[in-house]
Amino acid sequence: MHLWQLATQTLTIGERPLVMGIVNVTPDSFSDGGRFFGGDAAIAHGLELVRQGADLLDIGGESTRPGATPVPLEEELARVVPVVEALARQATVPISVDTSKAEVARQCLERGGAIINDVTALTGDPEMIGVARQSGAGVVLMHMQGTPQTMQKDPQYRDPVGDLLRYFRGRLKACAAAGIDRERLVIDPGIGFGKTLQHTLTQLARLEEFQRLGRPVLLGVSRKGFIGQVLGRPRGERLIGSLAVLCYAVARGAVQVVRVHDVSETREAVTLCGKIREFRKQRKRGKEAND
Ligand code: 8Y7
Repeated sequence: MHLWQLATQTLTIGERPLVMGIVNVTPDSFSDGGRFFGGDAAIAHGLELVRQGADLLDIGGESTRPGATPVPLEEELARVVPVVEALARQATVPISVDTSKAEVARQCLERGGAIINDVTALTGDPEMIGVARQSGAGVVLMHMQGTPQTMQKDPQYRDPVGDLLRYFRGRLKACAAAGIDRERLVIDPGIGFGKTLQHTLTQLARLEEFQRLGRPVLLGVSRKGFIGQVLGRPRGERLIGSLAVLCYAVARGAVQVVRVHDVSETREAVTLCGKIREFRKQRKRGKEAND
């Protein structure tokens, strides 16, 4: 069992991972067919994902897709802050803000946001680590090699799991030094962020190794490129592939939070995987009692 401490509450995570629903407030998020841009549409979409069973919402205004152009601060603030504010008030679940800009995080947390999901693991903006400390918010530390503009150009690892473990140990240490409690942190291998297909498949095959860090692991595979590479499917046809990857990870006890577009389908799949794991645990306990 894992605990994840946020500013005003502590989440308990059992065998079923928490489902984090993705709310894009970007005009270029064509994975949603471009339907959910604009504040009101994003708010409605977030509420719908909660109705479908999302445990958390992740609100993002800057596309981190490979090759995407960065969004200026004022534009990102205008997109994200009103949506976070409205959902923090109306939705019943903690709101995460997907940003690497300290000012965006600060304003969102002030208006009810509970989690910073930073694809640069608090390294992209020198002010971010201070904002994180002061807010008491939960923090997702994601690994990325390079930047969204360059990351898919020939990424290299000595060991695609060992290198990430070393990176996370460094980030956990930096957070501790900055006064951010370990209980607030979640780690994330950053699937597709500076990784070839081979790197990704290795990281998924060995995902349980990240449990060694003693913190919950978040996994984002929803509709991603590697699924398309393996199955030959376009973005709109990757739901079954996405669920298969998540079930593989949940069955191994290797994931505690899943970041997805398709909340109701994901929730069903991971609930069943989690149920089976509960029975596996019970059976193990029974065996020990009989020994
Ligand atoms: C991830 C993410 C994206 C992920 C975390 C996409 C913002 C690309 N992917 N954040 N963000 N983990 N923590 O396809 O895997 O959703 S954007």
